[in-house]
Amino acid sequence: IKHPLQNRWSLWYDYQSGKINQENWVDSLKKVITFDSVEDFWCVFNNLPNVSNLKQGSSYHLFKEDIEPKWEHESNRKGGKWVVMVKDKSRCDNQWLQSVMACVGETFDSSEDICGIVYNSRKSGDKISVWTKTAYDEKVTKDIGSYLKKVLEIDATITYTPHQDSIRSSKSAKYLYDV
Ligand code: M7G
Repeated sequence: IKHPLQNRWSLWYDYQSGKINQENWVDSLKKVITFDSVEDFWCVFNNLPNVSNLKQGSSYHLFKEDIEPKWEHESNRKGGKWVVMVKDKSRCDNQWLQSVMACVGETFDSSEDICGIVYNSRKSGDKISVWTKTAYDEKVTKDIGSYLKKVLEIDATITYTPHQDSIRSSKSAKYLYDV
């Protein structure tokens, strides 16, 4: 007998090369696998290339099965993301694992507000982002951010940006909260 997770989760992958914009970004996004038990989670995770080895420009997205990892999806439209800059690359594999376990194991206070988690391997520095459903609920959102910092064992300030602002301008999007 397998131990069921509270939600089914899907892993997505994308590799961005060349000119990326809001129209063609989605073309390279691929759903890889869905799992719904503790055992299958470990099977997927143990077979997945480490984020420390991810090719620059590529990303993992781990989202609840019914949520597509896009700003446009119904569950993300009013949401946003906490972004953690990976400062110490020697810790990134463990930080990714810890944050993924917090999501899949539903250890956040408001787990139902969690949509998914993203790892971006970027020339400008790797990032871990936790996407949530409701940007306007300050308390719920900040509690998630504070807990994320605890899970990742970081002291640096992290910021939350609503997807609506990323849609308007990804680069100059202003953050709404920090913790
Ligand atoms: P990114 O890969 O999230 O971050 O976004 P980066 O700036 O660290 O590379 C890069 C670009 O991909 C954005 O400026 C958008 O043009 C596009 N893009 C990213 N996301 C997450 C979305 C999305 O959810 N929807 C659409 N339409 N475009 C996106």
